Amino acid sequence: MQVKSRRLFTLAGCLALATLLLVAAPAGAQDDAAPTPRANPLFRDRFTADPAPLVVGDTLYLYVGHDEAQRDEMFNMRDWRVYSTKDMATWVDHGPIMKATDFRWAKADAWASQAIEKDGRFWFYAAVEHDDTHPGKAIAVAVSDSPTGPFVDAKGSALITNAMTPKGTHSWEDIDPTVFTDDDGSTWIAWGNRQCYIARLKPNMIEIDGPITEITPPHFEEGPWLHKRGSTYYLTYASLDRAAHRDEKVSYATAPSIQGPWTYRGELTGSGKYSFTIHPGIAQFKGNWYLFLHNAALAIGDQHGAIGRRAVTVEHLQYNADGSMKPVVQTDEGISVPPPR
Ligand code: FUB
Repeated sequence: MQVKSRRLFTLAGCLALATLLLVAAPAGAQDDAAPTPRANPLFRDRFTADPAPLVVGDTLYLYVGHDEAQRDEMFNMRDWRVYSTKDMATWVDHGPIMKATDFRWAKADAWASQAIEKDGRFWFYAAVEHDDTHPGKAIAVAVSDSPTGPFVDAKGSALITNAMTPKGTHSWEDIDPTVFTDDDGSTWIAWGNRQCYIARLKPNMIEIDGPITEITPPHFEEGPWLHKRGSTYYLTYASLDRAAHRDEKVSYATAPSIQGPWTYRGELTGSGKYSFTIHPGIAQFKGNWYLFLHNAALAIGDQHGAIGRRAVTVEHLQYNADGSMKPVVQTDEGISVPPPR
């Protein structure tokens, strides 16, 4: 009797434990099941980060960093990859497009990037670690005749080095380029970590034209993204209120012109699941607006999400009548469910 009841207790305990484990398991545990199209994370066979969309005709290309951190390594990012979709449901993996060390003056760190089309060519801006001739992070520019590469160093040296922003207090200040072409054809680049800068690019796309201006909005941490809707310019970025939060969120500012003045509009999202970083990328595609982010909710085998093992996600982005952006919640369902009306 005693044995039987103990066995019953044990079975019940096992069931309860199994239920607990299922409920408590990180989101990556469901990864063996066939993913729902349009659900998050978008790519489940490797860790991806820092999404940067580019729309070309009927296709959306998504440039991403490739997280390969082992154990508790912080970041290990050696190359950038590109994916494409025509319907936001089926993605084509075009593989790696470049390594950080393809820039011969760089020694490591394929950090955040963005590609832009100009005059039929594709310009790829990215953060890397410069060699010891210009210590610290730097911004590189590469070019290709196709959005899927191959990309080659367009300049042979860094576009932006740490020495060009002397106000900065740390060596990774010059990261996370975002590029934007205004209605008059001028192209602008913004970037930064803790300080946010903007400068115009020369028509050749490989030189800065004029001054570098600091435009740091409240709680700016990194990952700026420039876009325009109607007559409003948006500067969306990873923000960190160090006194209040542990992990980055996304905040934004708006302006009547690319040259400002920028007005802080508050937070757009909360933090990415299990992730210190979040990194926004925005695009309008086939009539809808999308906000790409990343989190650390993916597990691949025994490798769980971490600061250096992230996964790219996407959500619907909507605007209020006054041009402000509606708050976005990062979800597992992603865009598999229609946006709230
Ligand atoms: O991926 C490396 C760095 O982490 C990026 O440059 C930042 O935006 C953050 O996502």
